[in-house]
Amino acid sequence: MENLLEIVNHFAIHGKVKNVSPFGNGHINDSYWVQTLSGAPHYVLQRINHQIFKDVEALQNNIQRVTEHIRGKLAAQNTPDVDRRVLTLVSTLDGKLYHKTPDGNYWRVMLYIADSQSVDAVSPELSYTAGRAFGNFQSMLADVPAPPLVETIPNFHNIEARLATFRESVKANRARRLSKVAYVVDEIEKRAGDMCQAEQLHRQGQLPKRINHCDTKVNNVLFDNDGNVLCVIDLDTVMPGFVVSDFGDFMRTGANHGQEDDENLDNVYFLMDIFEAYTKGYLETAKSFLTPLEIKLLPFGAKLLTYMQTVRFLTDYLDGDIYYKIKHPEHNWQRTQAQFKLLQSIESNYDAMCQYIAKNL
Ligand code: GN1
Ligand code: MG
Repeated sequence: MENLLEIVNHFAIHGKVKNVSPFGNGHINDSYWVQTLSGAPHYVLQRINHQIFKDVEALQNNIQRVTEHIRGKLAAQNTPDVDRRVLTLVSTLDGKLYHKTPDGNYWRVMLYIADSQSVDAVSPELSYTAGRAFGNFQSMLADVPAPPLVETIPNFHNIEARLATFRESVKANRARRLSKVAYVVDEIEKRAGDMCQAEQLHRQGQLPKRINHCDTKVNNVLFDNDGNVLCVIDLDTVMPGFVVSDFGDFMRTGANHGQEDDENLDNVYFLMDIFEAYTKGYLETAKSFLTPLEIKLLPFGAKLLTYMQTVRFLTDYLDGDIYYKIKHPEHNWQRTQAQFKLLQSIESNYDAMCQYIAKNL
């Protein structure tokens, strides 16, 4: 890999670089924190995983359109500190949104948002704020002018497509791991019909697609030191999708008492107070544009995204770990089991969630 400092120097950054160090814990791209000498802003350098994001040009254009649209809205509302409320892509010296190195890797640079933090566990208060923020995010993106955003990963949150891939992986059994995981394969198949509901409703014209974030993990939200949401990060997958899907991905991560890959399954269970607080905040900012069916299906979104992530981790385990970065050979299996445990806990809380929604409609 090329020298990181040399790569940064292709971009139109201010100040002199002091240090470049690994940053964050994403499963897909590689991120680095670029610290500059005093006075200048700091930056984030990322190597884009172009095995996964095959059209980097389209990816970067999507992000530029989305961030510029949000920036315009924030400026029109006289929002202070706009550079901390939306991501800013930094162009290369020749005006491009990414730099390709001779080894075939693609790189991008963004402004680092100072005095911000991401968290892996939220309190009900933070969850309420995050719910408001995601409702706002979706409503700000409701009027992005044509053409539609590119699907940076086709069929990304389409469970029918995910199940088709999963079934191929089960059949191929490339890593010879099927016998070990067979009981989870059965559990996935038992639920498959129910989980394809959203796609069916969409085909029947009952469930719309809106611009979604499609990776609303709790650690993709930046908070300031007082617990206010600054902005949503990781915009690689912003594309048309079901709003219940963004709702569900936050529930999957923010309302899990344990970790996404918790070794101890006793730690993993669904937190109703986080669900209630997030739903309250989300409906405050999103109710005006949601249909009654979208609101009713929010608890289904929590099930769907947790189910989908179980399917995706297990597919990767069966394929021999070719998609997600892993820390040890059993990592995708550990993730699968933790997601499945969470799914079961969401199922036990499902009626209570539906009742909460019905009460607060
Ligand atoms: C990946 O990039 P990161 O770590 O935020 C994945 C998400 C998964 C998530 C599971 C492009 O997100 O869809 O939900 O891991 N992103 C992609 O933690 O596949
Ligand atoms: Mg991501």
